[in-house]
Amino acid sequence: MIRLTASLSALLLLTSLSVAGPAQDYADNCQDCHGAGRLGGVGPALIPETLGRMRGPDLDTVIRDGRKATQMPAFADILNDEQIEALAAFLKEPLGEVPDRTETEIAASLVINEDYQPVETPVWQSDPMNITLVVETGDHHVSVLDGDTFETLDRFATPFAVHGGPKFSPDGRYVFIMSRDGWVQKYDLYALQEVGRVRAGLNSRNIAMSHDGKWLAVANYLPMTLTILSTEDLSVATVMDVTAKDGTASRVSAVYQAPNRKSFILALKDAPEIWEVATDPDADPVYEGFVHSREKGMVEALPSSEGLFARRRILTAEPLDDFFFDDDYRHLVGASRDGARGVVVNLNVGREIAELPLEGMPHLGSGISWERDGHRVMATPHLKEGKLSVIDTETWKQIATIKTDGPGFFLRSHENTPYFWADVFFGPNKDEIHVIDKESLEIVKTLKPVEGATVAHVEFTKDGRYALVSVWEDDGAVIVYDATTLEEVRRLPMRKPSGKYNVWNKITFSEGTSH
Ligand code: DHE
Repeated sequence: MIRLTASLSALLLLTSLSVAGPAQDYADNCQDCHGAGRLGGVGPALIPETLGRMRGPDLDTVIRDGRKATQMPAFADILNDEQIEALAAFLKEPLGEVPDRTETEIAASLVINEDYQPVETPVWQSDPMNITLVVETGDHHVSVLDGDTFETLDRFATPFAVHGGPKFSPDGRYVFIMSRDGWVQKYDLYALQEVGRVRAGLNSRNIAMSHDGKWLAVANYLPMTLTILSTEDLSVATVMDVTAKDGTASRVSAVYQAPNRKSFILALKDAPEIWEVATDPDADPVYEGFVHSREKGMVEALPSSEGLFARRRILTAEPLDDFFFDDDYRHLVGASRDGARGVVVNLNVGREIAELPLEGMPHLGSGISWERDGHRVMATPHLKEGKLSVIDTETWKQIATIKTDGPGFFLRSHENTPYFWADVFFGPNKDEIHVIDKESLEIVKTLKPVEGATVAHVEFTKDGRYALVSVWEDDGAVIVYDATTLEEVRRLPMRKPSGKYNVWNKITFSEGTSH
């Protein structure tokens, strides 16, 4: 009897703890902004997949003190230290069940900017082809720069934690921006106004624009889908479940635009397959199934899909991601899971044709290519080794390894410059950026614009005359260099600027930029 009473009171205590515990604190204090189920509302989703990307102070501190220059208030007067700690731990727990994101739910999230006024011509005088966007991750904004004068034409708020390159419409008029929370924002560069936004996924990777500018694909981790939106009004064209041939559901590592193939290419995180999704209404039928025909007594191929969004599977030996594409999009190079090899896949015949020894986790998505000694070569940085690998894209042989002062994230060049630029993102030399000769493959200069600050990611102006470099810090800057003399010409203060994107370089698929 006594034992029963003790366990009963323990049970009661547990129950009361769980009722008044972090879940209840979440419901009382966080849910209004961050949504029921922690999936986001006006505030970002509070799930490990999103929080893992959080920069700056740790979660306990943010709950206690709030976040400056955002709507996140301080909870120090409402929750004690123990409650804050428990709440932070609760938010870091994975969700028990991954909710669906159906077409209806996506459509219901659409927010159109009521104040948006379309215009016939730009409301500014600058060269529309030389506009450059700077993503400022410090306070989740994008600055719109005139690429000739470097004046800021506008600075607008984005959803939380933008990742990957914004994608421009083929005429350079609109830009689409994606956050890791799955929001896709459409912004009119002529009117300098947001058109609207829609939540296409719960945890998303990146976006890609179709060859004709009509469709925008969104690669999702949560749920495991590819969402395709109409670029015109952000309506949902389709949501494709990403399920491998053997029935395994897979996250989509990334979706890429392959304009001259008139398709999207998908990297599957959890299955040994690459998908190609047609953006051409006249795409040939894709044959995937085989049946035995009783009448004909033979094996017949059945078309599984055709036309717009027809899906083709390319089977690989293991899952590959982080793709580099050659100029005509006939081949891609993907990284193997162990981060030690690059695998070359011929997309036309749909199979692997070569392997490259690329130890040290190549970051192929940042790869760039150029013509050297009559050969087209590509270079890739490595995330875990201080080196760049240079590969001949005709023979698929590695022709050089350039030693750097540390592992880097991004490479960039331009048709009109003899150099390519490589950051040293990780380690003690993160404040350096190497400028390398495209012919000799020698480092010609190492710039160190701000001692101790992370310096990374380069973008060129349309003509390749200036190179813009991010000082990736809260009180950071974009530094404009003369791309020939390598002298600094301007310093534009910015809040933790990350990627920069020039309209012309992006819509013409410049060889010096990742696509
Ligand atoms: Fe990125 C592009 C994947 C971490 C900043 N990153 C991309 C792309 C992919 C990718 C597939 C190409 C998409 C595109 O542009 O359409 N990134 C990954 C990862 O798998 C990785 C290593 C881990 C992850 O959690 O996602 C990763 N990336 C980061 C960062 O930590 C960076 C430095 C800071 C951040 O904002 O998260 C970062 N990634 C970027 C940027 C681009 C990018 C700025 C666009 C580069 C460009 O010039 O186009």
